[in-house]
Amino acid sequence: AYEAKLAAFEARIAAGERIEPGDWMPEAYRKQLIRMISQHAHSEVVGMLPEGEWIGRAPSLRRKLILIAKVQDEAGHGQYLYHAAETLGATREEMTEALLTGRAKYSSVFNYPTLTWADVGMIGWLVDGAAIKNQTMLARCSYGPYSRAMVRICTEETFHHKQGKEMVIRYAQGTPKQRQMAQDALDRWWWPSLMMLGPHDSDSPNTPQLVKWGIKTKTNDEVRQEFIAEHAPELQEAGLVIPDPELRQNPDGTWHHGPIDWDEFWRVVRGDGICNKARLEAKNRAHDEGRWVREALQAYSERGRAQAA
Ligand code: FAQ
Repeated sequence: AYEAKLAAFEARIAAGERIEPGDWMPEAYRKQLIRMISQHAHSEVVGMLPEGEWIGRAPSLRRKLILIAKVQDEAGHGQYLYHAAETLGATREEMTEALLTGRAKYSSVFNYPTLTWADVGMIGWLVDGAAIKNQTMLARCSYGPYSRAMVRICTEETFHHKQGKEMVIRYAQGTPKQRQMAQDALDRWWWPSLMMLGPHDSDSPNTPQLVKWGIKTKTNDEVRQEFIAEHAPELQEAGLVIPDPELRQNPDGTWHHGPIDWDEFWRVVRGDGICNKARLEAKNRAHDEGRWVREALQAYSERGRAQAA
């Protein structure tokens, strides 16, 4: 009976149908989705921290308004994604607990520091740029709630990407000091942005199953190629130098890049990056300081229920 259900499930995926919350699904499909969606949600909420640090130091009111809107969007993305994971049976409490205790993964890229204001622009251009490539692929994912969340998130991130690109191009064409800040930000964010898209396909244990079930519709290296193909020429056109002497376009149009420092990547993933500790401390502090709000909401809803009864 299991084989028949599995065959019917796989036939639906092959036919391009979406799997919805009440539908039958193999346990491994549910587990993979909870793993990916919860990591993704955590990445959005931890991703608020590096840029959030600059809200109080934005150089103009216009830039400050844009940044507040962007960071607020990331909080919203975290909410959609936690809800999408809840449709699979994960609870908010379990997911939050896993994040706060350091058991859960979130994107490596948010463990790097934002040293200057130019980093805010570079994150928009590169990190949102990489996230959009990955999420456009996920918008075609076989699980309905995840795929629909991706459509909305990509629309909002396209604005994030544009504001970052506009800012960096302006600085790259600005005063020598601004140019130097933009270049320095590129030097520090280029490699973490490439790493963010995950290990090479040969070292990616989850990819075969995810691709088979239409959760991922492209591999890590395919998405990385798309990211480089769009961003490398644009960064060069802006007069910036990509910190990879080996980077060049092959005669077939694909891009060759130098070796990625996977030792650094795994160190960061395992919790030993520059900001891992600070990120978890900030999330734990926010959780503790927000306790009274959760308690007040709980008391309010209990009172409402009691009155209704
Ligand atoms: N960081 O077998 P694979 C954003 C782990 S959202 C940490 O290749 P998979 C918005 C991976 O979990 C950014 N860990 O894994 C924003 C696995 O470990 P596990 C987040 C990583 O799932 C912008 C192990 O390595 N986006 O940026 C990373 O097939 C600006 C082996 O890897 C998503 O989460 C990493 N970078 O492919 C916010 C999208 N890469 O779990 C603020 C959803 C890999 O088996 C400002 N996720 N690992 O113990 C995905 O698309 C996939 O999960 C990948 C990894 C592509 C990230």
